[in-house]
Amino acid sequence: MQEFFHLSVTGVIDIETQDVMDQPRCGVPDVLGYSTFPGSPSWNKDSLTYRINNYTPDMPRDQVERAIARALQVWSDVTPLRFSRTTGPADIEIHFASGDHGDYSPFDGEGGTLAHAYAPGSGSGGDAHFDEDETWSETNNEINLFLVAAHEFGHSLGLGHSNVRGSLMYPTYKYQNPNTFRLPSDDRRGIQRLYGRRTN
Ligand SMILES: [Ca+2]
Ligand SMILES: [Ca+2]
Ligand SMILES: [Zn+2]
Ligand SMILES: [Zn+2]
Repeated sequence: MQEFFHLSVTGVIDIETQDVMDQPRCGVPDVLGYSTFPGSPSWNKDSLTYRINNYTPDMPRDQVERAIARALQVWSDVTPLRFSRTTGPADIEIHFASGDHGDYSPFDGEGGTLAHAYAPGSGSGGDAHFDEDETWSETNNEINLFLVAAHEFGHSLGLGHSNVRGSLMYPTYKYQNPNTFRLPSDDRRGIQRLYGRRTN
């Protein structure tokens, strides 16, 4: 874990390491040397569907829908991928849930793990789960849903964690203004390696 974060590798938990461990973060494990998941799973189609199965009470519904749509657009802006929202079964099933929610990766209450998502595949593949014990927001209060969702959808599309500081796929959460958000080049290169560039 210290190696992944470019901390001094001591094998003991020093203050620097503890700082990183205490930051709110994504629940997907860090795998050293992988910018994609082992085996590089990706979707073999450009048109993907998503479904918002339930809503957080923290934000009005239209704000949740806007945050999710904008988070997907971060990725469709730079690839041939297209996302459409459906109310039936979808490639990317989105849930807000607390604690144990049926996938053997229980959430941990407020703080710590904010969300997790599954690599492309059938069934739970591509799905994204958000910890309802966080307080979600459209602003810089508490945890910004757009920023976390954009990161999680990177996993839904096949990206693993990046150890490049400031990249979207860096494992820990850091607020930045969603209105001026631009996808960092590390993430753009990663997703284009899987799906190619956007034409037209
Ligand atoms: Ca799925
Ligand atoms: Ca949590
Ligand atoms: Zn993650
Ligand atoms: Zn889950």
